[in-house]
Amino acid sequence: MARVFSGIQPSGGMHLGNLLGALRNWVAYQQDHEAVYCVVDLHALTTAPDPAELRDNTMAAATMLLSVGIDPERSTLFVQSAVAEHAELAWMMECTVGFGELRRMTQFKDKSDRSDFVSAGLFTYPALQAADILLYDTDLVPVGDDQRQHIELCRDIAERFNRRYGDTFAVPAPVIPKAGARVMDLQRPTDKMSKSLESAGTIGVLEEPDSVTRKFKRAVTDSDNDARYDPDTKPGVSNLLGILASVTGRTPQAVADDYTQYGPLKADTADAVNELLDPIRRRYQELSSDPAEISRLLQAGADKARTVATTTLERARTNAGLIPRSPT
Ligand code: ATP
Ligand code: LTN
Repeated sequence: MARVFSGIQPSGGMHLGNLLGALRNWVAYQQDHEAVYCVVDLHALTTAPDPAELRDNTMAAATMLLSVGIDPERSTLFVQSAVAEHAELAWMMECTVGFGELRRMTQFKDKSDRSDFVSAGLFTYPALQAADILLYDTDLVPVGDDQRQHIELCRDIAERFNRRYGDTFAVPAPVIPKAGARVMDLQRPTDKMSKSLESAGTIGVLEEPDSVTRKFKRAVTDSDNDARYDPDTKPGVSNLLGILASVTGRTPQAVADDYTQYGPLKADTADAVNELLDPIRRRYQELSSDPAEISRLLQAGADKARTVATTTLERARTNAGLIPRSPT
């Protein structure tokens, strides 16, 4: 069975972009793939979050993954820092990736432009991400469009390591949905919807239905009142068409044919999104009443992940010439 791996940062409340761009594919892949999913708390450390907040966000992210339909019986669900092999392989990845390659990463450029303090970890972030993926002999990585560049770099790292040291890692491919891969902020439709940017244009997965409806009503569009899908010249309207298309499983162009006015498009998009979010919100309420059970599931997931991760790390260590830790 092909193996799937993906990760999400515990950097705040999950939003519609996370759901449509990534999590819906995570759920779909667990049916007929060996799926490994991870809350990447070490990645969140790159921006020095408050410790209590990081703890809460890590539990909230795991609860959310279960709420959207990740089934711990089928998939391996765990927290990155619980499997120390991630941090260890990340060092080997840092020694395999080029400084120039890291410097070209657009996520680093965006995030470092927005911060006063830029940690070295923010710069080497894609090396840790490559370690996450390569530890599980991953074939497919379901992500939103913003991660395409990181997955391409991960492929280059795997290929370079394999050339240097002999066949060690599987070379993974990204899986990016046709619609919903890049959900934009409703107030600033040229920026992607994001967890770490406070904005009135973000739709939280747990947000109250009334608030969701209000935000869609106020979404920035343009003055043409011409419902055409053209992300370059009509980013606001195209974002709404893309969201409705993704939620209803159609193409944005087909959705556009149904509308002549923006008002009904906004109302229908809000209703469709609320319908999608409703069961997730209910499940989240239920699950958050038992955090001890979630901790137990995460520990069991980490134990399962570790058995694969130790084998791959050992292979990488041996091939690179590191001598065994203890006599075998
Ligand atoms: P941050 O703002 O802290 O960087 P984020 O909202 O970008 O967080 P991540 O944890 O980095 O979320 O990403 C989790 C997954 O969600 C990734 O696969 C990413 O590609 C996807 N994703 C994030 N934002 C969007 C978006 N606006 N549209 C579609 N997919 C997205
Ligand atoms: N960098 C990703 C999160 C992430 C990830 C991964 C995604 C960390 N490790 C491995 C896919 C596979 C992000 O910022 N969204």
